[in-house]
Amino acid sequence: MRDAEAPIAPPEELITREELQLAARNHGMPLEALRYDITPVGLHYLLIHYDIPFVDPDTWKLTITGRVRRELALSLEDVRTRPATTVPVTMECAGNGRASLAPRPISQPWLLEAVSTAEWTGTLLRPILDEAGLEEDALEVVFAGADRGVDGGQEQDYERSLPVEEATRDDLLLAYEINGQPLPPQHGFPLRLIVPRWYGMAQVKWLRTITAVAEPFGGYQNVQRYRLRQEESELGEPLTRMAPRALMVPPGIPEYLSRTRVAPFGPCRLEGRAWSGGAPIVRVEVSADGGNTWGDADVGAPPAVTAWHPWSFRWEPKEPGAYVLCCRATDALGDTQPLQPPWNLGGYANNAVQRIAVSVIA
Ligand SMILES: Nc1nc2c(c(=O)[nH]1)N[C@H]1C(S)=C(S)[C@@H](COP(=O)(O)O)O[C@H]1N2
Ligand SMILES: [Mo]
Repeated sequence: MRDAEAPIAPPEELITREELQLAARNHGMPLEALRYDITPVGLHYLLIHYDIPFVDPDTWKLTITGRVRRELALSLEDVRTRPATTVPVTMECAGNGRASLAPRPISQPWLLEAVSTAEWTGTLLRPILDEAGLEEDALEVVFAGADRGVDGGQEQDYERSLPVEEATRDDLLLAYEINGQPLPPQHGFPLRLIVPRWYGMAQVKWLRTITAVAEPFGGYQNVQRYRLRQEESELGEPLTRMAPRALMVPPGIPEYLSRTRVAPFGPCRLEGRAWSGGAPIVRVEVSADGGNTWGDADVGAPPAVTAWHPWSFRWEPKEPGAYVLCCRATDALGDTQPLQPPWNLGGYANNAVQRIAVSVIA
């Protein structure tokens, strides 16, 4: 039996059957889909911890309760008749990059595909919280989903809290549509929370209740998971905003089984996306020698301040041969990406630069 509290794979262990089971349920966004400003729905990555709950939209209600002056219970119709907002949001799983860590934390084994951008339509959360009237002592707001499971030996609903300052930001959305279509079951039908700039774990799907609390919330997904720590005994820092990252569309064509890229000799336009939850992207650099020398890419405007920037770079390999392409983003706060993966127990926020081996052939 594996110790549930410290699930780190021994160095020689390959991906387990259970990790493969998670990976097959929770697919990533194929990196060639970085070409789209807005990720087509079926290509948007997925992360579902437990089972996708079956929700009957006719009996479903959203309850706003706890430290509020007026408890609310909204039907889907009530939510849909409120003023609607549409916003493109880049969402990334905090575990993106986890499978490249050594030793490997056992969980959803993401390489680099756990990011996408969708156009979410819904109604703003702030006016609903105002209507309910948060009490003076409200400290955090807890968002609970309709999905249930066991993690770390504890049976639980999937629930996550946000500090009141974040929950009352004016850009949090209760979304019932993705890219103009009703939310499909896997993305949180009938309603989910959207928290622009934060990692995915905050964006609770199948939302059922919103509870204002006066004490720090002790839920498993806030206290045991999604914290940066080296050891179980540490409390660690909670994960919040997405760290900067640039990703590249793998150039050329893939070799089916090895996944190696093959590109013809000649000038090559490299392209991709870059984002940061902290600030706009101000620089993207590209290296063709594994990160020794870098050149600046052209960075374009994002479809919205809450979405990724496009970038491109003209690469002219001097001769046929083997190359390792890398890209690196820097945001307006000066935060950038490390060459070596930053290790932590949960395998979170590994934003080490992407490396793609390309064979350039004459
Ligand atoms: N209720 C619920 N909400 C959830 C999750 C979940 O398992 N249950 N997974 C979270 C995580 S870790 C991520 S990364 C995002 C993924 O959203 P997506 O599947 O729509 O891409 O949903 C978040 N919201
Ligand atoms: Mo996630």
